[in-house]
Amino acid sequence: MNNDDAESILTNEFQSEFNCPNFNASEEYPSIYNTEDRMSLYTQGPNSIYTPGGNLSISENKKKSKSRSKLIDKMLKEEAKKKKESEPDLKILILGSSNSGKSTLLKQMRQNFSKKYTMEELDYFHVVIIENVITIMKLLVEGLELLGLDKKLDENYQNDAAKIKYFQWDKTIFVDKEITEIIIRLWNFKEVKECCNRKNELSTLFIQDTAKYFMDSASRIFDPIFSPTNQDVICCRKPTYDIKETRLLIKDCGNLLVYDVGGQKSLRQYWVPYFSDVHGIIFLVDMSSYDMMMEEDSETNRMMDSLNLFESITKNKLLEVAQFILFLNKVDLFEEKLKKSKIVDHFSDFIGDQLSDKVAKKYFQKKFEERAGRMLLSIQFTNSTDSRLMKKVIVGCMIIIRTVALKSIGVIS
Ligand SMILES: Nc1nc2c(ncn2[C@@H]2O[C@H](COP(=O)(O)OP(=O)(O)O)[C@@H](O)[C@H]2O)c(=O)[nH]1
Ligand SMILES: [Mg+2]
Repeated sequence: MNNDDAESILTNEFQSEFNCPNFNASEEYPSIYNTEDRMSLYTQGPNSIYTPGGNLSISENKKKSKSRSKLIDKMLKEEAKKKKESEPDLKILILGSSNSGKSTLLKQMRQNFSKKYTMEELDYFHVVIIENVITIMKLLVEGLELLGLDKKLDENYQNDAAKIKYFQWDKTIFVDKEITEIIIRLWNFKEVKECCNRKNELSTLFIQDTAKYFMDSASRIFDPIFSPTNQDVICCRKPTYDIKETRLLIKDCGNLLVYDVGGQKSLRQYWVPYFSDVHGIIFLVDMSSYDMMMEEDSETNRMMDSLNLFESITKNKLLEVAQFILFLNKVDLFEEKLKKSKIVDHFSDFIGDQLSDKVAKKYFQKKFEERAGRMLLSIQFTNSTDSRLMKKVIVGCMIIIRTVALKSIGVIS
């Protein structure tokens, strides 16, 4: 803020304090160029000066301008203090492909280090969760047909499945009772559960990773007194299309400004303006995506896309001073997947026993290290839905980013 800004704030404050209208020389106050006023200036003698509100002697005027300048100084100091308080100690960007867990990491930061969700936020998540449950069941019904599991089922199933298939949700939390009962009933069919377990084979449907969690919770979610828990919020899925900014205060790490971005290919161009003055980048990878194609580009393997994106981001000149942390995320799903889907079918240079998840983890870790255009500050294997684990991981990562940032400006050696 410069002196002009301070002046204008001051003027506005004075105006509101005295309830006076904006100064308009021609209407409310006599103009200095008005003949009558010019005359009064002369008649009041050399020690008087014109002011719209009255006449003051030079000494009185000096006093007034001194106190005015004191007030401006005070305001400038207060503004500088406010600015300092609002300036983050660390600016962090969360990057990665779509569905890698970026927004989930931000939710973990928020839940662990900031205030509770407001009623409005809980209402928003309530709608997202209902939407998730309905979408999952619609996709499972479609999946059953693709896997041929529906043929085994009786007329009761067929009637319920048809109703869900053609159900149009009006985007409110008040879902028709008949529909909620059908969803709960359908989930009780062992074939529907089998379909959910085999969602790997239905990669074109993109059934969300937390499908089982929400289906198991359907009756709780459709209860009229339902209110989302923190874990419900962590598990729900709503793709990000814009850039979200969140402020957090973490003990021993200071004020954080964290940006969460949309990871789809078409949205990556919007990341660049946020690259300046970044202290740390947390890059997330969906480890379980090694056998999946991208939602927005059905010819590209998701893990391959993550590797290419990681390489280009770590080599980006605008991010030269930023510190990189790599989260090899969704390890829970990765470990499950290793039992049924061969890495070598998608990455021909993989050798070793993939049933040993250590070997498989090491293989992908090395691939990312080879692609990194710089040294990485840390590599973590994470499950972003695990709140206890994430709290520790987040604090640890922020402390090392902060330490490096302080070292780089010579505050610590
Ligand atoms: N099982 C499991 N699910 C995860 C993990 N991380 C994120 N998810 C889920 O994956 C989905 C997509 O995550 P999201 O954070 O929206 O991904 P983004 O597109 O990168 O922001 C959500 O339903 C999350 O609950 C994880 O480590 N394990
Ligand atoms: Mg997101």
